[in-house]
Amino acid sequence: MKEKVSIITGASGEIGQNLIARFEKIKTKKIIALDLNEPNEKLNFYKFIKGSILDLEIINELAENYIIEEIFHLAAILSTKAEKNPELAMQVNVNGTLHLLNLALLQNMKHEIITKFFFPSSIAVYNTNAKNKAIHENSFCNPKTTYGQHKLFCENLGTAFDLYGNEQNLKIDFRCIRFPGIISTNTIPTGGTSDYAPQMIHNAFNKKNYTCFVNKNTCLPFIVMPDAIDSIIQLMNKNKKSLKKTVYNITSFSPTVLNLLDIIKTQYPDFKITYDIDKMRQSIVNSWPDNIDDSNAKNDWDWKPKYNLITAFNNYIIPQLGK
Ligand code: AKB
Repeated sequence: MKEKVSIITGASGEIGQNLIARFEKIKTKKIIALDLNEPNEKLNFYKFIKGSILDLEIINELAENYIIEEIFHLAAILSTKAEKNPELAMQVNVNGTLHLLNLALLQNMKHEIITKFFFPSSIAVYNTNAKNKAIHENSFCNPKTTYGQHKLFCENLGTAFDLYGNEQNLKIDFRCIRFPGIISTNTIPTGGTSDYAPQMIHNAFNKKNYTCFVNKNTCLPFIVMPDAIDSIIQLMNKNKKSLKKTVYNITSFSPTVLNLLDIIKTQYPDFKITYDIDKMRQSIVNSWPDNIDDSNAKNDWDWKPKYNLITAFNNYIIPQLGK
């Protein structure tokens, strides 16, 4: 008898580690975790596979040996790294996602189940000059970056295979969130462009000053990791009938670099920032919206972030940093 499992790709990444830690608390899933990098040693899973989503031997072995009820496909090359390594990004972000979508579709054929497929997308799918205006899911989807283009393409592919509105024989249950920048206290991002915010916070905690690669008025939407994890769990637990869309925006607060500096200084008054603007990274954030409209998520699956900028800082970031 084959085991029923949930697969998490990118398991050693920021969202992956935190999602697995949360699943450990609810102990309802047999998780097979996949990543190129060793897992966080504090985490437990049913099985860890050290390897790549591009390795078809691994994908075929999963298809052969398990009944895959859910896939959380988190592995990706983020925006700055993708811009510098477009071919690698194409491989991982597009071909890798295709492998996982095919694995999910195969479940439909082999076991007659509809696999739930979670895909994290990003504000990088937008390209807009409109500032101070909450951007709806259907506007400005003309991404400037390689990463944004890959995310949008995979969103559309997943939606085309979704059980609603799918004319094909094989189907999946595709659920996707467009995340803003994420601030986490137990992990530090690499390769992204929203990285400046968490990097400022971690530097301040480590009593280091920070050289910021975007200017002081730069503004992006952010959430903190516990809200990001809650959002994934809420969306995946929701009855499919109440979901009118496959792709949802979520957001929490939109600070400028100066707003972040002000709040950091309330705890770390000696923290100092200097600027060395990276033109490429500045132009990426300039193309992203500073505010997104998450009313569809609020209406369809009761999305509501627990934290705003002040409570995120006082009730999550400061108490949790360094733990
Ligand atoms: C990045 O900066 O690339 C990511 C994102 C906003 O998707 N954090």
